[in-house]
Amino acid sequence: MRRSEVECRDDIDSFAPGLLALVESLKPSEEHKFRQKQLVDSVAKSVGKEWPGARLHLYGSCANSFGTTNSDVDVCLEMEIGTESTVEVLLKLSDVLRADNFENVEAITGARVPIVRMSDPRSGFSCDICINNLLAVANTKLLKDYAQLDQRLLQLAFLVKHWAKQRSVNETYRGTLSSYAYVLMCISFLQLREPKVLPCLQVMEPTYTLTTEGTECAYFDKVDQLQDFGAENKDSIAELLWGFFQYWAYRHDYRHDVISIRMGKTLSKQEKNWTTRVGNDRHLVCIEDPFETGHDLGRVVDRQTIRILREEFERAAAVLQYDDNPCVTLFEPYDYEN
Ligand code: 3AT
Ligand code: MG
Repeated sequence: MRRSEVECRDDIDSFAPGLLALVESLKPSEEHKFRQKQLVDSVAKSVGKEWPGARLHLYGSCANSFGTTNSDVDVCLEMEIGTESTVEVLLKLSDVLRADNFENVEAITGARVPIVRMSDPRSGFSCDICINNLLAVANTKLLKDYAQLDQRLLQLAFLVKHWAKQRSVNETYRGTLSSYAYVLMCISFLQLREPKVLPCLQVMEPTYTLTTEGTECAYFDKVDQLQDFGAENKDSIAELLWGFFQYWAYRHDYRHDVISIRMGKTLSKQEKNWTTRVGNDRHLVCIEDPFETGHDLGRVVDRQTIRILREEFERAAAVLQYDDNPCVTLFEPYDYEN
């Protein structure tokens, strides 16, 4: 039997309670949420003094339900910036925040999405602030709506994000994948599962539309009408976690396929024109952004880190298949560079 056809162990479901207990321990407490809100309020106050018309949106995991106790706070300011460039506004914002006693304030202007990063001594959180990046606000809402469809998505994503942080494969600046990419991988996996756990909201009649920077973000967002969608699938979280790693270790076709939650199926690299390296974009692991469809979230992965990622997926699949105590072994801290 090829490894791609392996069946999961008979006692896999016996690990579900341990995994669910871990999920509970990763959820942010009420106190944590309160401190997050305090941080957001103090940012709003600082920004309001200089830019009274600015609207503040939360995005990322503090707003998409996928936040854990380790998550940062992501804030998007929606504002008219006139003739100034985004970078000029970010530099001015850095000065405003420093004057209001935020710490480690740093404008990161060379990134694809320029941000100000800082930490707040009062709440202890770090915070990224971007300007007019409404695509991130839209993809945050999409992820949040998916999360309301089946609780197994949240559980799976919490476990995968925790695993990725523990195993040091959640660092885009080192060539591994972002939390956002891992959540898309979880959604795609649950859309591909038989019977399906999740539908594909972007192929349904749109009930939500936001157009920004020439990109239309449209999908069916009346998720309360789809509550029974995944009911036919009875897989436990343990079986799904095993299936997720099995898929990324042995079943995903890295050479030819692109995962796409927009279409709810895999696409070919050929049709996306992601077959050759352009600049630093190597397209070794292809994860299509649901709205910015020309954007491959796997583009940060290089020849070395794809090997590390695949070895980690294989290790995780093997731990869930054979280890006596997978709920612990799977998440053992490790850094491939040390
Ligand atoms: P953590 O819980 O903080 O690890 P997160 O979901 O907040 O996870 P990030 O902090 O990596 O994830 O990213 C914050 C948000 O920024 C998530 C998504 O709305 C947006 N985002 C991140 N990376 C990308 C990307 N490459 N393309 C488009 N949007 C992105
Ligand atoms: Mg975040």
